[in-house]
Amino acid sequence: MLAFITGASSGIGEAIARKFVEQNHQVILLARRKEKLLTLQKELGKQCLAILPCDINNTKEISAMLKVHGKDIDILINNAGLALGISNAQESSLKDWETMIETNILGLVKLTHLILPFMIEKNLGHIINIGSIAGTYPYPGSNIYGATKAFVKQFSLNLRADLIGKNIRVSNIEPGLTGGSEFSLVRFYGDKERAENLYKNSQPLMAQDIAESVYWCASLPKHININRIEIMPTTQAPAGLKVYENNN
Ligand code: 8X3
Repeated sequence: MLAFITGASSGIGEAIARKFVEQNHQVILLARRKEKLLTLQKELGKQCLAILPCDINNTKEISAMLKVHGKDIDILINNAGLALGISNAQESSLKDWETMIETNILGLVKLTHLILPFMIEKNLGHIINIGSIAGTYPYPGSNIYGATKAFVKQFSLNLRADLIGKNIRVSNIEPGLTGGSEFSLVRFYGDKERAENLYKNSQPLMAQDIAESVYWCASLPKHININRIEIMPTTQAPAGLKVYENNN
């Protein structure tokens, strides 16, 4: 199998790349940080067919790569995404909201639209989106981040609805609290202490756990489509509704 993985220079994306290579498959990796990608490519060896050091919205670079490899891509793993800030909506920055929408929604949508025709042509493929539990469960400060992941979930289900009868699978993997990635560091604008504190007294999921789920979905017989997988560590739960007692 050849998997095209976005957000591949660290965290979940990197873990997915390692898992596919370890299982003797090939990968193409996209991420903005060229140095990190180069190091990973070197480590992965020949099974890493190409790297794309660019933004997920760089349609020009992606189209050029697709001219060469598009028809050989079996799996698109839409992993690139981010959360910025954890403030209430009324205190959030509009710029942060736009950045999340541009990456988590627009980037994912554009890439899917570019790659889908190649899969249709051979009537074979698998699109695996990395969603989040935040796309289902609201929590304070999740506002736009959660909303983008709700989009990803519904987009995944709607894609599969359009692809009914075709051998093109669509899965949405929805992790909860996940360590071993830069997710929280980015969310807290580089505040290392705050990011580390989040995982201090808990055992979160790790990037490798998510990579296992992704690989499991991809390696099932072709007639089986996993629509969604919602995963939480035992340290996290959908803990019910909260009533704020002093609303005067
Ligand atoms: C990230 C998971 O629990 O921080 O997608 O919202 S959580």
